[in-house]
Amino acid sequence: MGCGKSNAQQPTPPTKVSAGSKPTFQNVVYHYFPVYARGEVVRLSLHYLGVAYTEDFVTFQTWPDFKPKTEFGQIPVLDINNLKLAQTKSIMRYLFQSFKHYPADNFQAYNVESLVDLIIDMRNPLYEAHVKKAPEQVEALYSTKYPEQLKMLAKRYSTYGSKKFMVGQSVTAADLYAFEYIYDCFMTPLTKQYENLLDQHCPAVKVWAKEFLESSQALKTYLASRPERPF
Ligand SMILES: N[C@@H](CCC(=O)N[C@@H](CS)C(=O)NCC(=O)O)C(=O)O
Repeated sequence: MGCGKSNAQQPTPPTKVSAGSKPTFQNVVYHYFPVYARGEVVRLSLHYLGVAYTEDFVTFQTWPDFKPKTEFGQIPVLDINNLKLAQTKSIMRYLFQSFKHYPADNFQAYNVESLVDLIIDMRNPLYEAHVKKAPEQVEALYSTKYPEQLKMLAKRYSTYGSKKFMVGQSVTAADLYAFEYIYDCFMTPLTKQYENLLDQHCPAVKVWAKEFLESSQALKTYLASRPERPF
């Protein structure tokens, strides 16, 4: 008899599906703070992919109790039938791989991952500045850092994207990451004052974002009724 730990207590991953069909995720609960920040990209993706889920808004009051129940002491956590997924980027990869929206080709996969990393490098400092309540850091990002990074994003899109998608000819996590960043950081009522940066530094990406939104009724419906958050 082996001395390995029994698998009996492990949650069951969602049923594997054959190529072409969609996975059926049941009892999906998303645990995150009631902000956009790091976690909004997962909400957008769940809507885009058509996954029904329940929100568990963790508040600053409930967080101390919830924290020790999470695997890494942090949120977001996506619970799929008691399979508790942690780490935003890995959650995103899991979702998009489950729906067969992940390139089989290694170089295309690299293009997805590196574009996602670029967006994360752009996005994280912004909500960290908001969390710190440091408006001068917010302004510094928009005036100094973002113009350069938006040009990099534009170049990457023109090199490896297509009319509809950030990488190649079909949707990937890179599209949702790029869309969330462009929309939430430059196009909401609270961020629209910075929209001209898109016109100046990455006009084709702005057109892409508008068309990407237009292409998804689920995204449009969600965004039309989504509560306004401070960041
Ligand atoms: N690498 C993690 C970082 C997660 C993270 O930093 N989460 C923050 C909220 S955005 C958090 O849980 N903060 C509370 C804490 O660390 O106690 C991810 O990408 O999901």
